[in-house]
Amino acid sequence: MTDDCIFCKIAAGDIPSEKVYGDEELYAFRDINPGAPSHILVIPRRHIPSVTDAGPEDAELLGKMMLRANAIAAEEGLVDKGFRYVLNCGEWGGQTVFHIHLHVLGGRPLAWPPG
Ligand code: DGP
Repeated sequence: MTDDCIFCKIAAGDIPSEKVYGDEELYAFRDINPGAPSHILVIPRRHIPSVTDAGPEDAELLGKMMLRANAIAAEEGLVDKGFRYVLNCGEWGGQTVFHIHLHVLGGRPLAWPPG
């Protein structure tokens, strides 16, 4: 837990969120500013600022994030039509919260390339 991290506080329950999933290692919640009908963020409870800060010791945790996102996408009914995972990295990548979060976006056709 990092005191000044909003997503650490959300995972700890200190800031309210619309929970989608939680276990010892992971937490998932609906984005406050959804970009699609389904927009969920999957985060590790442990504070890692960006995926570029992850090391070999984080490989299993990152894999669990992906598999949990797959389960959430299925629960949201996104798999048949297709959907998108997004990991924004750093300033030019559009990252605004520096605690790893995997966006799960779906429920409408999504344009490519992104802006
Ligand atoms: P990114 O730009 O990739 O760093 O995405 C950060 C996302 O986090 C953005 O889509 C809005 C979302 N967000 C920021 N603050 C909060 C919050 O307090 N609650 C929730 N549910 N989402 C938040």
